[in-house]
Amino acid sequence: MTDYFRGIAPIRYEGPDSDSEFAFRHYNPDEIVMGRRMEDHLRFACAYWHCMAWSGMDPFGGPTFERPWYGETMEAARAKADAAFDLFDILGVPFFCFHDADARPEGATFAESKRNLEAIADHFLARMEKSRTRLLWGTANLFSHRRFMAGAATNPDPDVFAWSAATVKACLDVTHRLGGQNYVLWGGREGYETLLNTDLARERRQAGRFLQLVVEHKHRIGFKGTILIEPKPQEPAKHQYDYDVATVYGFLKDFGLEGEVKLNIEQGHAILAGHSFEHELALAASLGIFGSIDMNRNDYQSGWDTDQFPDSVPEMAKAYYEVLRAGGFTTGGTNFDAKIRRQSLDPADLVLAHVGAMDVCARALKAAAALLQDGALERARAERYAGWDSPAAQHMLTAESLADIEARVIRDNINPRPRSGRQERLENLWNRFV
Ligand code: XUL
Ligand code: CO
Repeated sequence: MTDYFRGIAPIRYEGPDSDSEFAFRHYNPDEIVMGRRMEDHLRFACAYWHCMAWSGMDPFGGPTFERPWYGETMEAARAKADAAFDLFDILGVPFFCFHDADARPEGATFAESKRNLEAIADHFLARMEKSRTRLLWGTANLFSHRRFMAGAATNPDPDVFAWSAATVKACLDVTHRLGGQNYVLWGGREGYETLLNTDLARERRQAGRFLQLVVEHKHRIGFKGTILIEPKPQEPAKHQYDYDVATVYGFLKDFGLEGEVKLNIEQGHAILAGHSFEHELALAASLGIFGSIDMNRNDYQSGWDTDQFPDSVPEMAKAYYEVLRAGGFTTGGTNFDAKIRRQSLDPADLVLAHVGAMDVCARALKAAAALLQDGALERARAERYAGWDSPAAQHMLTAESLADIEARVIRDNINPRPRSGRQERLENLWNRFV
């Protein structure tokens, strides 16, 4: 234990009536919800970058936080890892996620950066022996350094493609060694600023080949986790290639990867794409590519990816309803890709941001589970499509031609009668549970 979080005891479930700030009111890891422990449903993870590497800077001002582990040395990186595991232990989170660049200092060469990463991975492993926190996913930061300014896989310079491929290999190897359950690729700079200098077809082919290489390597090393793509429509690039779930699905199909790669869907990214979080989750589930979630919230007025901690139970309930309908997480989980505000200076702010968010998610999960178990909403949905259960309707989807259908419409005098969609009644039902 370092002394950064000194005086903050591990957070325990105390129930809704607790008067302690440092307690869970709703997140009770062992409580059974729909036959599964709450902890195993939610599979919470801390994001190393926001917890440990984020300095509080914004476009108008420099760092506001003063963390003893800041610095680009291996000693600082080890101190950072020790404080990180102290935080994980206090929260009792089952998982964490990290980028290479969050965890190790950049070396003078690729080989040195790789050695640094491997040494930090050894340090993680030693801490993981004493902690219950496991790795949900690893990833490579292919967007912060200036070498990536024109993209990683989609860069016009093949040397950047090579550097990026080598970096992902090193990170996937480390993720495998740490027992990671997934490997994430967020295309941070895979997009463009202007078509005046961009060859879209070429960049798309490069991105497709890159992902095929990652999948090939996964199988070569026997990594059993899931490869996940994280869609985002814009920021940093004006136009990001992995725009949203539907776009990524088309890309995966094009490169024969729809059976190999799933999606890590982030609340704030869904909002930036003009969707709701639950839309993106439901669509991914319907396409068979739902994997994991990055939990946060955007500011609805500013239009930036503000990565705030979730605070709305009704909103999160809609998300967990879709997660539960999809059968829940397998290798995925709930990663708090969320950062405290730059005025939240205290160690306690970091802890309590997670505590509150975990409680919000727990309440949302319980509401969603109660509604699903009640069954009225799913019955109403099934009833709405009940006409399709008839053999004639099914026949139309599999065997009839347009001419056959026309003949049947005339013969049976088919004349559709509109029925209510009952939206407000279903909203009333929803609100009884949330
Ligand atoms: C960026 C973002 C990333 C990914 C991992 O908006 O969400 O932190 O989650 O690279
Ligand atoms: Co994210």
